[in-house]
Amino acid sequence: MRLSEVTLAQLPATVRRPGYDRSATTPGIVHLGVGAFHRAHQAAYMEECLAAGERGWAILGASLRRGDTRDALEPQDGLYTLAIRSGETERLDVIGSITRLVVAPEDPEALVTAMADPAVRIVTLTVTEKAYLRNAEGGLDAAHPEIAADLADSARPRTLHGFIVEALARRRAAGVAPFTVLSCDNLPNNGRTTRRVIAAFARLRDADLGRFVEEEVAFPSSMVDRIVPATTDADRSRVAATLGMDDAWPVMTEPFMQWVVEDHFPAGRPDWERFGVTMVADVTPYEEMKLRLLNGTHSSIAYLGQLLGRETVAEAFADPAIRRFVEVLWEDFIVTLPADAGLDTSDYTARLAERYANTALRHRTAQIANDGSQKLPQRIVAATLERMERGLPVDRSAFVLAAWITALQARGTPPAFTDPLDSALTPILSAGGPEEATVAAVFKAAGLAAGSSHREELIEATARALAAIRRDGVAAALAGL
Ligand code: CS2
Repeated sequence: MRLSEVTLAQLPATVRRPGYDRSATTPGIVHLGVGAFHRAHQAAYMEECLAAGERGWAILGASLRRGDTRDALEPQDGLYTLAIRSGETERLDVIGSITRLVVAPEDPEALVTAMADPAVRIVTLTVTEKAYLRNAEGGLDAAHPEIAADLADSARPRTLHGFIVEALARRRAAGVAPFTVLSCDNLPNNGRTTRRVIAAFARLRDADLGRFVEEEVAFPSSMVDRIVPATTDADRSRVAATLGMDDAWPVMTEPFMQWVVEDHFPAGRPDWERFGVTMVADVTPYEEMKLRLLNGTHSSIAYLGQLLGRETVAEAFADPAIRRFVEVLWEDFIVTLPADAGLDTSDYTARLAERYANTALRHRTAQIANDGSQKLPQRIVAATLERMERGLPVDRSAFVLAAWITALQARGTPPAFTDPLDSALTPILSAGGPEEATVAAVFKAAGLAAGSSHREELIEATARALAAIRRDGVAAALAGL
């Protein structure tokens, strides 16, 4: 038996399920990147909204690359289980807010048409850092082959840029107001970043369209937070045993969830504050706190964990040396956060410590280690450069960069994790040159600290940390910090 609309009634009473009529809802949101994170986060918030009777805010979930999510969920009428895990407890909620699934490469027109529908008022994104196709300066990488392809054939897009701009152009031609674009990726100023790359793409299509996107389309920023480990076969079996039926792709998560959104939705929005979302005028302080204190230490735990043989975040965090390192990094980064924004950093880090220690999550360090070149600029480098600007020591964050480089080198075959810049990084790392040359080449390939007057100094600090790791080993180098 498989989870679906018809089998819902047979679920055990302990499993929460949609109590509203899904067939009476319409998609008001198109989401690009309908992966596990979206299903544990935005879709869970929207589930509350639909359960409260707001029928116009179901989600059409689109995948820009693969069809695996659609393949798993379509036979289940879009339903899936969210397993909320903590210590020994696991709560199962069946989520119904995603009512349609589209796989963009199979039928780009279906997605453009859906996005052009006047009923759609928000397009949300979780496409990961690399899909924004930024260059080292943070602008659009106009030379990227996919951008060139989307400019050559704008009616059959493949990039998020191509889809958003084509749909906005069609709405404009039809006299339909633009949707609001809401990035939910872990990027600094994710709204402004999205506006920059989307408007640049629109300008390349047509100057007037570029101006329209720049001036008429809203791109609020948002900070999203929920830890979502990749689902394993063991998770599938355990969830099936409790459900009494199969779910091809349940999503694992923690009890904690947070969403802070800039309140700028000219086309309208759900009554989000009723469902736990924090609506603010400026999300920057929350975003910086999360990127640096959570994601920054997450990446640190990931690379140190990989090097010290710790498979999961909870195992790595249980290692006193790693935990101590995380605690001092928190201190290093807290001083870079705005002091007057009302952030409660001690409460935040205390909760983070509890979240990292959640053994039920089994969040693999290899999962977080992916895509370091795209993540470390906003997670580690930005705060480090700010510390340098103030004359503060940076040996601990330089150590994270050195641990990243060491972990990339030590990945093995097949590699435990990957990076979109692997084809540029692998030759640098396998050459095994002296520390300073290696670090400088990695910084250049990844565009790290590009344009900063402290770039050379950071390269030197990272090279010193790398030399210590090579000489003494990670554990001793960590202890010597
Ligand atoms: C993690 C994030 O995989 C990663 O890089 O740091 O996905 C993290 O779990 C989320 O941002 C938490 O909100």
